[in-house]
Amino acid sequence: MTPTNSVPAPGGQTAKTTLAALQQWVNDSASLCKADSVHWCDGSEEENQRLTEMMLETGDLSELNQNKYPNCYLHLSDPSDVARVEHLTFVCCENEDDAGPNNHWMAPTDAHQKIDALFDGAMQGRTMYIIPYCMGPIDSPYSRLGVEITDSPYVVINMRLMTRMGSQALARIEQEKTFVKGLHSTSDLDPNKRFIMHFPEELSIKSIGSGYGGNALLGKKCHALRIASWQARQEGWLAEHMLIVGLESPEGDTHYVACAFPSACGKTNLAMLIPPASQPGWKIWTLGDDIAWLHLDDEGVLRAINPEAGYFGVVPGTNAKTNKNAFDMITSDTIFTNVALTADNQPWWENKAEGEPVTDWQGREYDPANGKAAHPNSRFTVAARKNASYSSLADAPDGVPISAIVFGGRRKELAPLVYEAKSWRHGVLVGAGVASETTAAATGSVGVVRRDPMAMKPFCGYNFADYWNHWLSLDNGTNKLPKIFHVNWFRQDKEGNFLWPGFGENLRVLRWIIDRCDSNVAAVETPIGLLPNSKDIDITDLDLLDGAIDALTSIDVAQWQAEMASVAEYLESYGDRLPKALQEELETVVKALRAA
Ligand code: SAT
Ligand code: MN
Repeated sequence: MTPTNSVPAPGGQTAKTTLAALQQWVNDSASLCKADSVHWCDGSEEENQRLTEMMLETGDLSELNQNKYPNCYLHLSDPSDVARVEHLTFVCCENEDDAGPNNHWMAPTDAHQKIDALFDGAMQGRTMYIIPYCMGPIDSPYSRLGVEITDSPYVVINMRLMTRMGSQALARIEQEKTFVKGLHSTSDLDPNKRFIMHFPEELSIKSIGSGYGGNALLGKKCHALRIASWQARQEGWLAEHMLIVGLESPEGDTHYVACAFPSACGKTNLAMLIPPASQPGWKIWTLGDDIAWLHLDDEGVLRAINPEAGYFGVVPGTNAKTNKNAFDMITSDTIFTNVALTADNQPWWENKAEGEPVTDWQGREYDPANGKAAHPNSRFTVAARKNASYSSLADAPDGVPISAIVFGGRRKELAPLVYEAKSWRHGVLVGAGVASETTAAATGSVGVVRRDPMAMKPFCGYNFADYWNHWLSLDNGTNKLPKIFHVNWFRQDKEGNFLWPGFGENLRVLRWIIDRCDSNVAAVETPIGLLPNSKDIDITDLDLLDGAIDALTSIDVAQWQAEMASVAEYLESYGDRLPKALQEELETVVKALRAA
């Protein structure tokens, strides 16, 4: 029986959904892209098996050593397609000012015309997969739905790990009748015909010419950050580039913290940190490693859910010391992208601390003259539930209450190990002023300092000035909002030695943050915020360089004057839309620095 209210599917197939708007969009996309056939994904294990076998046959995947790495596979991207492409990423809203200087903009009609011409016939000879997905726990009021149409089976098997995908999601879509539409084709992977376009007013995304991560797994950065941030502003919540972690003290109290760091700055490592021997009794619970959706509840408490269900993590550097949870988790049921291989077909990457590469990420015989064996932005995809520190509240429909928001970046100089903002309003300025050295997660040069407000530079789907205003508007006058902090794990001395060991030892800094939230410890007031007394950071058993802890817990006034001048210049580039309150906060800091 044909479902009521349905639109017939093309090619004499029966309709696959009771939601006419969805069936119509699938039909229209199939005719535009001239797909050979249409497959509606149910998310089952059997479907996953079939796709995996098919990809092994076509060479899209290869099998890794199944004794050592059961159910693990390797995918090698086209060498020109290994990272997000910010210069080809557009926000296409009616009014250019709504996209802001932080986004590339194109008028929606022009954008559709340009990209639809590229989609025309792009799926000839290919199957078009329909992926219904839910971002967030399937029964959470905070979750949002989407459907990605793609011609990439690699995208399907990744989306199955990264989201709640398949029949249950489709049932909720049919009930709610709203969802984000994402159309994706790898087409011919020509970088000159590659675009990632967002239409926030239409709740839709069109992405062509790339099969890689953030460009192709549309639930992630495109939906859960760019489109969701736009919706969140209209609806009074926040969609942020943040990990969510629970810190349980030896006494059994758990505080939840949300941290915003740019891509490839250690969010995954922090989210699944293992307490070092020097911190007995502490436990860490992972809720998310990349994205947080934050809502104020009826009591004025900020609650977080992780919209994702898996990790798409940077592989190089992962070992039993840096991130044992991840290292263990990725020995089974994992998709590796762009890593190297050992002689016995195990995946290999720089700083794996075992084995040797024989084949590099391009499938060539490994030769150091060609550069790294694994691509610096090579990734693992794995289900979050496999993590030994997976929080029992990661699926809670109401999420978890957030005690602290922590901003950070990679700064060789300037930024102390940790400081606390004086107020929510000052915290918004601290977030807006975040800067970081660029990494391999996006194409372009690596190691250049750039402003990356709230670690959202590549991901905020609207004008940053309006975004800061929105952040300021959450100040609800209660004292229940999280405290805001800034951390920097990456300080170096003049010789380039790191001043702080990082990784598991970062717990020592998080403990100070929690103590501040609980009013258990005093702090030193400085022009830029509240710094720890150096004695209040536990450094027992750490082999720090002479003077390191003092350098890490103090500020250089002259350097900070220059920094605030640069922040001012940056903020002023947002013109009239820049919130007055932010300017006032900035002036307060500048004055205090002058008086210092
Ligand atoms: O490529 S992704 O956007 O998925 C990863 C990242 O840059 O954080
Ligand atoms: Mn990220």
